[in-house]
Amino acid sequence: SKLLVLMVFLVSELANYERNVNRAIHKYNAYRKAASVIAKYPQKIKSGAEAKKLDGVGAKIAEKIDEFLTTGKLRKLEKVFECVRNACFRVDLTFEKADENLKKIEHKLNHHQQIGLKYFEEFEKRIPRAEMQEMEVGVSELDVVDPEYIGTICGSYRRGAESSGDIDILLTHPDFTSQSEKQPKLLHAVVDHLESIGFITDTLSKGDTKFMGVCQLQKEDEEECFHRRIDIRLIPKDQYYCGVLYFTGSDIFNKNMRTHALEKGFTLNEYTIRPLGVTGVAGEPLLVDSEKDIFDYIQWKYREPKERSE
Ligand code: DCT
Ligand code: MG
Repeated sequence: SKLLVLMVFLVSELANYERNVNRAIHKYNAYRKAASVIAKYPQKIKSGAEAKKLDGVGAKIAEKIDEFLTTGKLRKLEKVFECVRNACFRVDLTFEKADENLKKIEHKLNHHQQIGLKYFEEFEKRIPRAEMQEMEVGVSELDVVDPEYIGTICGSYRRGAESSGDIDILLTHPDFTSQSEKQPKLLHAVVDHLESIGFITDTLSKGDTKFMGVCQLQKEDEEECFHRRIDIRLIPKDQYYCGVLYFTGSDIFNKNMRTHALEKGFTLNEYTIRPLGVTGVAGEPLLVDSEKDIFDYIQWKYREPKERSE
Protein backbone atom coordinates (compact mmCIF):
# COMPACT_ATOMS: atom_id res chain seq x y z
CA SER A 1 0.00 0.00 0.00
CA LYS A 2 0.99 3.62 -0.36
CA LEU A 3 1.12 4.04 3.41
CA LEU A 4 3.63 1.24 3.59
CA VAL A 5 5.65 2.83 0.82
CA LEU A 6 5.61 6.09 2.72
CA MET A 7 6.64 4.39 5.96
CA VAL A 8 9.49 2.55 4.26
CA PHE A 9 10.50 5.75 2.52
CA LEU A 10 10.68 7.66 5.80
CA VAL A 11 12.65 4.90 7.52
CA SER A 12 15.05 4.91 4.57
CA GLU A 13 15.36 8.67 4.89
CA LEU A 14 16.25 8.18 8.55
CA ALA A 15 18.93 5.76 7.36
CA ASN A 16 20.32 8.32 4.92
CA TYR A 17 20.18 10.98 7.58
CA GLU A 18 22.25 8.86 9.97
CA ARG A 19 24.79 8.12 7.27
CA ASN A 20 25.08 11.52 5.65
CA VAL A 21 24.59 13.87 8.58
CA ASN A 22 25.76 11.90 11.60
CA ARG A 23 28.12 9.49 9.82
CA ALA A 24 26.61 6.80 12.02
CA ILE A 25 27.02 3.76 9.84
CA HIS A 26 25.61 1.30 12.39
CA LYS A 27 22.41 3.29 12.74
CA TYR A 28 22.31 3.60 8.97
CA ASN A 29 22.52 -0.18 8.63
CA ALA A 30 19.88 -0.69 11.33
CA TYR A 31 17.42 1.63 9.58
CA ARG A 32 18.16 0.08 6.19
CA LYS A 33 17.48 -3.37 7.57
CA ALA A 34 14.28 -2.21 9.24
CA ALA A 35 13.11 -0.52 6.02
CA SER A 36 13.66 -3.71 4.09
CA VAL A 37 11.81 -5.99 6.53
CA ILE A 38 8.95 -3.52 6.77
CA ALA A 39 8.80 -3.35 2.97
CA LYS A 40 8.46 -7.13 2.80
CA TYR A 41 5.79 -7.37 5.54
CA PRO A 42 2.62 -8.45 3.78
CA GLN A 43 0.10 -6.83 6.14
CA LYS A 44 -0.68 -3.32 7.24
CA ILE A 45 1.48 -2.20 10.13
CA LYS A 46 -0.88 -0.57 12.58
CA SER A 47 1.51 0.16 15.44
CA GLY A 48 5.10 0.27 16.53
CA ALA A 49 4.46 -2.78 18.71
CA GLU A 50 3.39 -4.74 15.67
CA ALA A 51 6.48 -3.62 13.75
CA LYS A 52 8.71 -4.55 16.70
CA LYS A 53 7.82 -8.20 16.22
CA LEU A 54 9.72 -8.13 12.94
CA ASP A 55 13.33 -9.22 13.00
CA GLY A 56 15.38 -6.07 12.53
CA VAL A 57 12.93 -3.63 14.10
CA GLY A 58 14.00 -2.63 17.59
CA ALA A 59 12.44 -0.45 20.27
CA LYS A 60 13.86 2.79 18.86
CA ILE A 61 12.50 2.18 15.39
CA ALA A 62 9.15 0.99 16.77
CA GLU A 63 8.94 4.30 18.60
CA LYS A 64 9.52 6.15 15.33
CA ILE A 65 6.79 4.15 13.65
CA ASP A 66 4.36 5.04 16.42
CA GLU A 67 5.32 8.67 16.13
CA PHE A 68 4.70 8.55 12.42
CA LEU A 69 1.39 6.70 12.72
CA THR A 70 -0.01 8.95 15.42
CA THR A 71 1.33 12.36 14.47
CA GLY A 72 1.95 11.69 10.80
CA LYS A 73 5.47 13.02 10.98
CA LEU A 74 8.94 12.36 12.27
CA ARG A 75 10.53 15.19 14.22
CA LYS A 76 13.98 13.92 13.43
CA LEU A 77 13.39 14.29 9.72
CA GLU A 78 12.04 17.81 10.01
CA LYS A 79 15.65 18.92 10.20
CA VAL A 80 16.40 17.24 6.92
CA PHE A 81 13.46 17.89 4.85
CA GLU A 82 11.70 21.19 5.13
CA CYS A 83 8.76 19.58 3.47
CA VAL A 84 7.94 17.43 6.45
CA ARG A 85 7.62 20.45 8.70
CA ASN A 86 5.33 22.36 6.41
CA ALA A 87 3.46 19.65 4.67
CA CYS A 88 0.34 17.85 5.15
CA PHE A 89 1.54 15.81 7.99
CA ARG A 90 -0.45 17.97 10.33
CA VAL A 91 -3.56 16.43 8.82
CA ASP A 92 -4.55 13.37 10.83
CA LEU A 93 -3.05 10.44 9.10
CA THR A 94 -5.45 7.59 8.89
CA PHE A 95 -5.04 4.55 6.73
CA GLU A 96 -7.85 5.71 4.52
CA LYS A 97 -6.19 9.05 4.10
CA ALA A 98 -2.76 7.66 3.32
CA ASP A 99 -3.09 8.07 -0.42
CA GLU A 100 -4.40 11.57 -0.07
CA ASN A 101 -1.64 12.53 2.33
CA LEU A 102 0.97 11.06 0.07
CA LYS A 103 -0.31 13.22 -2.77
CA LYS A 104 -0.10 16.24 -0.51
CA ILE A 105 3.54 15.71 0.29
CA GLU A 106 4.55 14.61 -3.15
CA HIS A 107 4.96 18.16 -4.41
CA LYS A 108 6.84 19.15 -1.28
CA LEU A 109 9.50 16.54 -1.87
CA ASN A 110 12.42 17.56 -3.99
CA HIS A 111 12.76 16.02 -7.42
CA HIS A 112 15.16 13.36 -6.22
CA GLN A 113 12.83 12.32 -3.38
CA GLN A 114 9.78 12.28 -5.65
CA ILE A 115 11.47 9.87 -8.01
CA GLY A 116 12.62 7.76 -5.08
CA LEU A 117 9.04 7.55 -3.90
CA LYS A 118 7.58 6.99 -7.37
CA TYR A 119 9.80 3.99 -8.04
CA PHE A 120 10.39 2.94 -4.46
CA GLU A 121 9.11 -0.59 -4.80
CA GLU A 122 10.84 -1.12 -8.14
CA PHE A 123 14.20 0.10 -6.83
CA GLU A 124 14.02 -2.43 -4.02
CA LYS A 125 14.08 -5.26 -6.55
CA ARG A 126 17.43 -6.61 -7.63
CA ILE A 127 18.31 -6.72 -11.32
CA PRO A 128 18.74 -10.25 -12.74
CA ARG A 129 22.02 -10.89 -14.53
CA ALA A 130 20.23 -11.62 -17.82
CA GLU A 131 18.81 -8.10 -17.78
CA MET A 132 22.22 -6.63 -16.95
CA GLN A 133 23.59 -8.49 -19.99
CA GLU A 134 21.02 -6.78 -22.18
CA MET A 135 22.12 -3.45 -20.76
CA GLU A 136 25.72 -4.35 -21.59
CA VAL A 137 24.71 -4.82 -25.22
CA GLY A 138 23.29 -1.30 -25.05
CA VAL A 139 26.61 0.02 -23.74
CA SER A 140 28.47 -1.67 -26.59
CA GLU A 141 26.15 0.15 -29.02
CA LEU A 142 27.26 3.58 -27.82
CA ASP A 143 29.58 3.65 -30.82
CA VAL A 144 26.63 4.99 -32.79
CA VAL A 145 27.15 8.21 -30.81
CA ASP A 146 30.93 8.14 -31.20
CA PRO A 147 33.00 5.05 -32.06
CA GLU A 148 35.77 6.01 -29.64
CA TYR A 149 33.75 5.73 -26.45
CA ILE A 150 34.89 3.10 -24.00
CA GLY A 151 32.26 1.98 -21.50
CA THR A 152 32.20 -0.62 -18.75
CA ILE A 153 29.41 -1.76 -16.46
CA CYS A 154 31.12 -2.08 -13.10
CA GLY A 155 29.74 -2.96 -9.67
CA SER A 156 28.55 -6.40 -8.71
CA TYR A 157 27.68 -7.24 -12.32
CA ARG A 158 31.31 -7.11 -13.36
CA ARG A 159 32.15 -9.36 -10.43
CA GLY A 160 29.82 -11.94 -11.92
CA ALA A 161 26.92 -11.51 -9.49
CA GLU A 162 23.66 -13.27 -10.35
CA SER A 163 21.81 -10.04 -9.57
CA SER A 164 22.73 -6.42 -9.01
CA GLY A 165 21.30 -3.59 -6.93
CA ASP A 166 21.94 -0.89 -9.51
CA ILE A 167 23.79 -0.14 -12.74
CA ASP A 168 27.17 1.57 -12.45
CA ILE A 169 28.51 2.59 -15.86
CA LEU A 170 31.94 4.11 -16.35
CA LEU A 171 32.60 5.94 -19.56
CA THR A 172 35.68 7.45 -21.11
CA HIS A 173 36.91 8.83 -24.40
CA PRO A 174 40.47 9.38 -25.64
CA ASP A 175 39.80 13.13 -26.06
CA PHE A 176 39.16 13.54 -22.36
CA THR A 177 42.06 13.38 -19.92
CA SER A 178 42.83 14.96 -16.56
CA GLN A 179 45.00 17.47 -18.46
CA SER A 180 42.37 18.43 -21.03
CA GLU A 181 39.41 20.78 -20.74
CA LYS A 182 36.21 19.51 -19.20
CA GLN A 183 34.05 17.77 -21.78
CA PRO A 184 30.52 17.61 -20.41
CA LYS A 185 29.27 17.10 -23.97
CA LEU A 186 30.81 13.63 -24.00
CA LEU A 187 28.54 12.63 -21.13
CA HIS A 188 25.49 14.57 -22.24
CA ALA A 189 25.56 13.15 -25.77
CA VAL A 190 25.35 9.65 -24.32
CA VAL A 191 22.57 10.59 -21.92
CA ASP A 192 20.63 12.33 -24.72
CA HIS A 193 21.00 9.27 -26.90
CA LEU A 194 19.81 6.92 -24.16
CA GLU A 195 16.85 9.22 -23.52
CA SER A 196 16.00 9.37 -27.20
CA ILE A 197 15.76 5.60 -27.44
CA GLY A 198 13.55 5.56 -24.36
CA PHE A 199 16.07 3.78 -22.16
CA ILE A 200 16.64 6.59 -19.67
CA THR A 201 13.27 7.60 -18.24
CA ASP A 202 14.15 10.06 -15.45
CA THR A 203 17.04 12.23 -14.32
CA LEU A 204 17.97 12.58 -10.68
CA SER A 205 20.98 14.76 -11.35
CA LYS A 206 23.14 15.60 -14.32
CA GLY A 207 26.53 17.23 -13.95
CA ASP A 208 29.60 17.56 -16.16
CA THR A 209 30.96 14.16 -15.23
CA LYS A 210 28.20 12.29 -13.43
CA PHE A 211 24.66 11.38 -14.39
CA MET A 212 22.28 9.80 -11.90
CA GLY A 213 18.94 8.61 -13.11
CA VAL A 214 16.44 5.92 -13.90
CA CYS A 215 16.27 3.55 -16.85
CA GLN A 216 14.03 0.81 -18.15
CA LEU A 217 14.53 -1.77 -20.85
CA GLN A 218 11.95 -1.71 -23.61
CA LYS A 219 10.15 -4.99 -24.10
CA GLU A 220 8.20 -6.04 -27.15
CA ASP A 221 5.96 -8.50 -25.35
CA GLU A 222 4.01 -8.25 -22.12
CA GLU A 223 6.98 -9.18 -19.96
CA GLU A 224 7.25 -7.11 -16.82
CA CYS A 225 10.02 -4.53 -16.90
CA PHE A 226 11.10 -2.57 -13.85
CA HIS A 227 12.63 0.86 -13.55
CA ARG A 228 16.25 0.66 -12.43
CA ARG A 229 18.71 3.07 -10.87
CA ILE A 230 21.57 3.94 -13.20
CA ASP A 231 24.69 6.05 -12.68
CA ILE A 232 26.95 7.01 -15.56
CA ARG A 233 30.32 8.55 -14.82
CA LEU A 234 32.56 10.19 -17.39
CA ILE A 235 36.17 9.65 -16.36
CA PRO A 236 39.38 11.09 -17.84
CA LYS A 237 41.12 8.39 -19.89
CA ASP A 238 44.26 8.41 -17.73
CA GLN A 239 42.15 7.76 -14.61
CA TYR A 240 39.81 5.26 -16.22
CA TYR A 241 41.33 2.04 -14.91
CA CYS A 242 41.63 3.28 -11.34
CA GLY A 243 37.94 4.16 -11.68
CA VAL A 244 37.02 0.78 -13.15
CA LEU A 245 38.93 -0.97 -10.38
CA TYR A 246 37.26 1.10 -7.67
CA PHE A 247 33.71 0.87 -9.01
CA THR A 248 34.03 -2.87 -9.62
CA GLY A 249 34.66 -3.36 -5.92
CA SER A 250 33.67 -5.04 -3.84
CA ASP A 251 33.96 -2.41 -1.15
CA ILE A 252 35.75 -4.94 1.06
CA PHE A 253 38.14 -5.88 -1.73
CA ASN A 254 38.89 -2.18 -2.31
CA LYS A 255 39.69 -1.68 1.34
CA ASN A 256 42.04 -4.66 1.37
CA MET A 257 43.74 -3.56 -1.82
CA ARG A 258 44.26 -0.02 -0.52
CA THR A 259 45.76 -1.44 2.68
CA HIS A 260 48.13 -3.62 0.68
CA ALA A 261 49.04 -0.63 -1.51
CA LEU A 262 49.94 1.40 1.58
CA GLU A 263 52.15 -1.41 2.84
CA LYS A 264 53.99 -1.26 -0.47
CA GLY A 265 54.28 2.53 -0.28
CA PHE A 266 51.47 3.63 -2.58
CA THR A 267 48.24 5.49 -2.10
CA LEU A 268 45.35 4.28 -4.22
CA ASN A 269 41.96 5.86 -4.72
CA GLU A 270 39.22 5.94 -7.38
CA TYR A 271 41.28 8.38 -9.50
CA THR A 272 44.96 7.53 -9.22
CA ILE A 273 47.75 5.51 -7.73
CA ARG A 274 50.62 7.58 -6.35
CA PRO A 275 53.88 6.61 -4.66
CA LEU A 276 54.35 7.77 -1.09
CA GLY A 277 57.61 9.50 -0.31
CA VAL A 278 59.57 8.86 2.88
CA THR A 279 57.74 11.76 4.51
CA GLY A 280 54.42 10.21 3.55
CA VAL A 281 53.67 12.82 0.91
CA ALA A 282 52.07 11.44 -2.24
CA GLY A 283 53.97 11.93 -5.48
CA GLU A 284 52.67 12.37 -9.01
CA PRO A 285 50.08 9.87 -10.32
CA LEU A 286 51.64 6.83 -11.98
CA LEU A 287 50.78 5.91 -15.56
CA VAL A 288 48.00 3.34 -15.67
CA ASP A 289 46.76 1.71 -18.85
CA SER A 290 44.95 -1.31 -17.43
CA GLU A 291 43.74 -2.66 -14.12
CA LYS A 292 46.67 -5.06 -14.17
CA ASP A 293 49.12 -2.14 -14.12
CA ILE A 294 47.76 -1.19 -10.71
CA PHE A 295 48.21 -4.72 -9.35
CA ASP A 296 51.75 -4.75 -10.78
CA TYR A 297 52.74 -1.49 -9.09
CA ILE A 298 51.81 -2.87 -5.68
CA GLN A 299 53.22 -6.34 -6.46
CA TRP A 300 49.96 -8.10 -6.03
CA LYS A 301 48.86 -11.07 -8.08
CA TYR A 302 46.21 -9.98 -10.58
CA ARG A 303 42.68 -10.96 -9.62
CA GLU A 304 39.87 -11.30 -12.13
CA PRO A 305 36.76 -9.27 -11.25
CA LYS A 306 34.92 -12.39 -10.16
CA GLU A 307 37.63 -13.08 -7.60
CA ARG A 308 37.23 -9.71 -5.97
CA SER A 309 34.58 -10.27 -3.34
CA GLU A 310 37.11 -9.56 -0.59
N1 DCT B 1 32.28 1.16 -3.28
C1 DCT B 1 33.28 1.20 -2.32
N2 DCT B 1 32.99 1.58 -1.05
C2 DCT B 1 31.72 1.90 -0.70
C3 DCT B 1 30.69 1.86 -1.64
C4 DCT B 1 31.00 1.48 -2.93
O1 DCT B 1 34.43 0.91 -2.63
N3 DCT B 1 31.45 2.26 0.57
C5 DCT B 1 32.58 0.72 -4.63
C6 DCT B 1 32.69 -0.77 -4.73
C7 DCT B 1 31.44 -1.19 -5.43
C8 DCT B 1 31.07 0.03 -6.25
O2 DCT B 1 31.57 1.13 -5.53
C9 DCT B 1 29.59 0.13 -6.50
O3 DCT B 1 28.87 0.25 -5.29
P1 DCT B 1 27.49 -0.49 -5.07
O4 DCT B 1 26.63 -0.35 -6.27
O5 DCT B 1 26.96 0.01 -3.77
O6 DCT B 1 27.94 -2.00 -4.83
P2 DCT B 1 27.81 -3.30 -5.73
O7 DCT B 1 28.96 -4.14 -5.36
O8 DCT B 1 27.65 -2.93 -7.17
O9 DCT B 1 26.50 -4.00 -5.18
P3 DCT B 1 24.99 -3.93 -5.73
O10 DCT B 1 24.73 -5.16 -6.50
O11 DCT B 1 24.15 -3.89 -4.49
O12 DCT B 1 24.82 -2.68 -6.55
MG1 MG C 1 26.08 -1.63 -7.84
